[in-house]
Amino acid sequence: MKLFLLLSALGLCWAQYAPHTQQGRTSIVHLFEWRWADIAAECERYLGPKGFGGVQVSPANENVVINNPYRPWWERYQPVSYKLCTRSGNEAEFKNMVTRCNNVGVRIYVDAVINHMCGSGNPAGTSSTCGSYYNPNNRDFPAVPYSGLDFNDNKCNGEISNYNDASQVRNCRLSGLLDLALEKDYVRTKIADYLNHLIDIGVAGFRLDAAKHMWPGDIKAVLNKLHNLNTSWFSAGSRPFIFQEVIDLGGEAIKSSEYFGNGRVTEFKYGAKLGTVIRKWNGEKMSYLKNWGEGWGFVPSDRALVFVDNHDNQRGHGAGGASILTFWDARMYKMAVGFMLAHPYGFTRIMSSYRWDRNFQNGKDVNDWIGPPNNNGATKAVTINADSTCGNGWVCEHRWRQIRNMAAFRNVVDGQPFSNWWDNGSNQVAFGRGNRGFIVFNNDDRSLSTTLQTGLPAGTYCDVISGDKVNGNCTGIKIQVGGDGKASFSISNSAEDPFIAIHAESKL
Ligand code: QV4
Ligand code: CA
Repeated sequence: MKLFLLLSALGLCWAQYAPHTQQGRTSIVHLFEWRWADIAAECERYLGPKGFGGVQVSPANENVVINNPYRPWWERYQPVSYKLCTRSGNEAEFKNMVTRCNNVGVRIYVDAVINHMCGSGNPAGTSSTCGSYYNPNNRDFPAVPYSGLDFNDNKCNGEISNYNDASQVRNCRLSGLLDLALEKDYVRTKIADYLNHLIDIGVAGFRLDAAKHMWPGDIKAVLNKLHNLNTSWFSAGSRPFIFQEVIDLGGEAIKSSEYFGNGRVTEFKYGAKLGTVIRKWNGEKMSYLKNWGEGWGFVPSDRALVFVDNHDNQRGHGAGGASILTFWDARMYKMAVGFMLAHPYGFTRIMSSYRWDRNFQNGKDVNDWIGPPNNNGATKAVTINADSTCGNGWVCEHRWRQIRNMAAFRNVVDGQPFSNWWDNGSNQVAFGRGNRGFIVFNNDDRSLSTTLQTGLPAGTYCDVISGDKVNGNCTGIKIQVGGDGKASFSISNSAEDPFIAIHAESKL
């Protein structure tokens, strides 16, 4: 009995780092700004069948409706209440999505905006996604309710101006967003009630927005109030998966390690550095990726949530800078996402975006505010074309063959060690994952032609980047692995996708 108690206690104490994805599913997709009905359909027709582990959805709570600029994507980061009604759908549609996704083994993680309410500059009124009244001027949010007593004005009556002052970063207003007093049990309870409502519906965990702007102890106090996950889909005693948005590129007062006790943290150095390496800026080379992960100063792998780009830095918000690769840089982007999904470091999140009409002036996209494809403000449905791509302005990176197949690669090699690293001292590299997978990149300005130890059993393998294994044949490149585990690879530097990936399930 004692052993059981110890094991269950251990299970409890590290569970908030575990995403609770079904066995064999190792990545989540951020379906940014998608409608709940479209996410439900995508779970059943694509994410479930293709082995994706879950979906990060946009904030589910009521937010301000901003008309100037017209319905910016970021209005959803200005809460008005914790009612489940947004541009993505209402409570019934949210419940339907969670049930249908869970039923096909795809988890739902909600982007929880709990550091603040709306911007101080908004006019009072009912311009909100559920029609609730709010008055930022006197901190009145009757639909929660919150009053002036529930905000940090008495600690700091201004905006964050000095990121070297930890108290400012937590107690002042981020971009004018009214800062909640999370040391108050009343506020902690209102937030916990909202998150518990979502947990009881069946969500598996949360992205904690602007976690850097909350005291770690206050977050812990909220998390301690949370229910265990819904036993309709999760084992008894499962704790919500927590990943905290903490931008720590170094050089500031706040360190992401302060938040390890609450759950995982977003590792923003990952995408910034990988983009620099793949772009070959500042003398960076892929051969330097041999010690990728903690060797590059990142947080421990079991505390990291990693991504190539996110909804902020793909449009110049937040952190990462010019090196961030996005779907706009498709060829390099596929290499970066492929590398991320093949490498064992961190828990991986794939970005899925919409196109917008970028307009660079003096190096800045003045259209960075543009919201999702819409008809007079109503978000457009996600349409699926005959070739399985998406229409209506949705990019669906997660449906790109190279990315979809690398998500499957990660599932196949799960638990296998990083092995058989090779590089040419420049930008031609390769590595394996035990005896289950192997990947080769050519990012040099000359062709690659070499024989490598793959660690794989002898056989004929389909390259999952240039094609698929269909009806016992390869629609793309075939790779022969000999009895000694060696295989010859040739990759032109002008190839559509200058990388090759093979794994145990792409073997004929
Ligand atoms: C403006 C002025 C303020 C003024 C205020 C008055 O700039 O000086 O006090 O009006 O109301 C939007 C506008 C911003 C405006 C603000 C309203 O862009 O100009 O302030 O609304 O207060 C997103 C966008 C922001 C947007 C915000 C709220 O990125 O541009 O602000 O939503 O709509 C840091 C943080 C990190 C954060 C990142 C962007 O450490 O946590 O900045 N990332 C998360 C989310 C991000 C979101 C927020 C946090 C806020 O990923 O999407 O910001 O919830 O690095
Ligand atoms: Ca705060």
